[in-house]
Amino acid sequence: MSRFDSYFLMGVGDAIAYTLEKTPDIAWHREAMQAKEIGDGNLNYVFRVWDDKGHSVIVKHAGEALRISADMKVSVDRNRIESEILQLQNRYAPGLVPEIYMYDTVMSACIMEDLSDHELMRYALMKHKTFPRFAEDITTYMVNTLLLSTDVVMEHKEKKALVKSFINPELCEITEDLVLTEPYNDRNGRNLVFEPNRAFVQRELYEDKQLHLEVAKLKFDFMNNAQALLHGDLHTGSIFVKQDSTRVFDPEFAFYGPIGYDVGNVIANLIFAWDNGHAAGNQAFCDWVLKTIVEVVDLFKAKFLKAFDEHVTEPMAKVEGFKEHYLDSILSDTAAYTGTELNRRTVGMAQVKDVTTIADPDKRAFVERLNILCAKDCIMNRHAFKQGSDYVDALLRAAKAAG
Ligand code: SR1
Ligand code: MG
Repeated sequence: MSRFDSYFLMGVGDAIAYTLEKTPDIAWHREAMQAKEIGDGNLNYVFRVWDDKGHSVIVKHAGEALRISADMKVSVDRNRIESEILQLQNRYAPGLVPEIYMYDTVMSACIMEDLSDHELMRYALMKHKTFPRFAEDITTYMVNTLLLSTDVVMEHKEKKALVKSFINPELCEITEDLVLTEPYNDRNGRNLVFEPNRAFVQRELYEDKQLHLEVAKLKFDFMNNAQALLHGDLHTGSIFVKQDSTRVFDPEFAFYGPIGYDVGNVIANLIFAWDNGHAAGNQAFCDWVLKTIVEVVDLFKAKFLKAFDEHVTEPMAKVEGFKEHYLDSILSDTAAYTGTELNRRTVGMAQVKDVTTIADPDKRAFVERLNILCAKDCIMNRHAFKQGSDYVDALLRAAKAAG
């Protein structure tokens, strides 16, 4: 009998007792245990638990109500999904995700490697730090976790079993609403529009019928194109970094969807970092961000084509011209979902601190207009985005037009 035999919402003291019970192999100094709640996301509780002998772990625990809004309730099964995905990704992309020590579907909690020697990438970028390994690591992570989980590589019945296991209807619904619906109509009245840009948002997002049609197509692609096992929320708050290491965590939005959704999220969140650097007048940092965007797209393409040749066994996927066709559709999806992420973080209910902490209202209004104009370009002209420099060109065009 254990007090963790039925679900309850844990506090700091519970997290210590939970850790002691669930990690018997760690030689904890039981009398010197400490814990702190360090969760910073919109959904879960995250505890760091440590002792004075150098042991430490992270306990991640799903509450029934979301932290961003007590009214939003989402299945606590998200913790199982996250734990299983991280275990799977550790095989696909070793060294690029945290290690899961255990997970528990009763308490909806998992215990994982403590990465406190890393920084959350969003906050590091907001300090205008640069990370020379990032483009290399994130493209390896994406190519391995995405291409290797498609049916061009996997045995088709095994792939379908994964689709079934990671069907994630409630978290997908959040994305369908917050990313692929509300930025275009505010139908639930929870968008957060920066007041100086209200008329601009009305015209550019709420009244643009052609844009609505393209986003409608993207929404149903997101829902129906079970291409690869996505992270599903691959923003810079889901990545830990240090100079020589990159670790992707928090894949609770994972499901089988279009590859371009993950790649586009990375690019859009680098653009938010650029926004912050631009508002601070830090040209060197902005240049690094642009160089990184170019590298992310171009390295992704090169590694994807190489991995395709190495791993694809499917006879029809080997037909001449298919590889290029497949990558081409991923690249246009990437541009489109870069656009939807830019829009939703600029006007939707879940925004990014890179932009919202810009203190000067004129500078914030400028980068928000830039994000929206760049987003529309990415969505409407998505078939023309073929390489990294296309994103730099789009950003610079948007900067001119937003001025
Ligand atoms: C209601 S959850 C809001 C956002 O936080 C998560 O990180 C996802 O990005 C989601 O859209
Ligand atoms: Mg998250």
